[in-house]
Amino acid sequence: MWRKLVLLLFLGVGLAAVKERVIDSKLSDKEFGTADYDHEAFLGKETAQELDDLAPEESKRRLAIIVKKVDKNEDGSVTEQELEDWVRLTHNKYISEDSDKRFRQLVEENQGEPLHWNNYKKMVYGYGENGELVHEVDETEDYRKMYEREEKRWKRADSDEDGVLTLEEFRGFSHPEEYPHLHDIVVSETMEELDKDNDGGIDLKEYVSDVYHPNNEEPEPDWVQNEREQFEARDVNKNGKMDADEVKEWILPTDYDHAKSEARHLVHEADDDKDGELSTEEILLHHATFVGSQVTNYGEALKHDEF
Ligand SMILES: [Ca+2]
Ligand SMILES: [Ca+2]
Ligand SMILES: [Ca+2]
Ligand SMILES: [Ca+2]
Repeated sequence: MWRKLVLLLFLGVGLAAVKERVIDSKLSDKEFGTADYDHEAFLGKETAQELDDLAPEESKRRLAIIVKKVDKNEDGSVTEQELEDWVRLTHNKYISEDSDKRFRQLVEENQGEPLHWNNYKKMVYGYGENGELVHEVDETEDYRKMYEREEKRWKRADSDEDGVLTLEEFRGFSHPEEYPHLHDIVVSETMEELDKDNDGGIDLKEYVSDVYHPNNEEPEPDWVQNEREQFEARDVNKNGKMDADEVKEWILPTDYDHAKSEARHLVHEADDDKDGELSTEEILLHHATFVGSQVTNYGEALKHDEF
């Protein structure tokens, strides 16, 4: 069991880290700007799939029920703020479902006992209380690094410092990027990976070598030049190094809020009378924007067939 978990960790964390540093908490894995993206942002992945398979009348009936929940103050009209809160709630639910599932698996494996770091490191990494190996593992340098990183992260997520992660603390451990009070750990993990000379900053060479490993026979590809320019822009105070604040703005950009812009987009799509809010009627009239159904999917399929 613990072997499988470690493997998952390597695949999940390792690959993502190499390919893309920006932690872009998109609201759906579907392509941005498509109806599928909107449906998942508004409903969550599971409900979106469920409603996709329903006949249009049933899908609309369910939508009306959902609208009642979105309309927090029950005045019969959905504001941009109410939509934004709803989309955020949907997103948070999706994120926590994922880590809650993993938490339950770990607790079960731990015979139902509270999840202490000592239990976790044994189950997932095969290390006993004093760091001795209790399972046979291929203890590579990456393995050690991963272990040390998780130990630090565990301590940061453990708000009451009792060594045990509660479900809520474990959510932060699994997705620190979703919790502003844990953003510093996300930044320091990235710093540690990139700051090869340990001088507390990321210089151009360190930045580029994260994504490009030159092969002497080939000329440098154009996209690498692009990365160099990106570095210049990200080194806001122009001292030739990215410090923690600059790294934070890079990997956890504050200038774009997915939930806010999704809410604005949905209002724009359906606000027929242009009063800046969505009545239940407007939402139901534009049901295809909010939920899929057999018919909307049929329509999508037709559109694709034309090309
Ligand atoms: Ca309202
Ligand atoms: Ca705790
Ligand atoms: Ca450095
Ligand atoms: Ca309106």
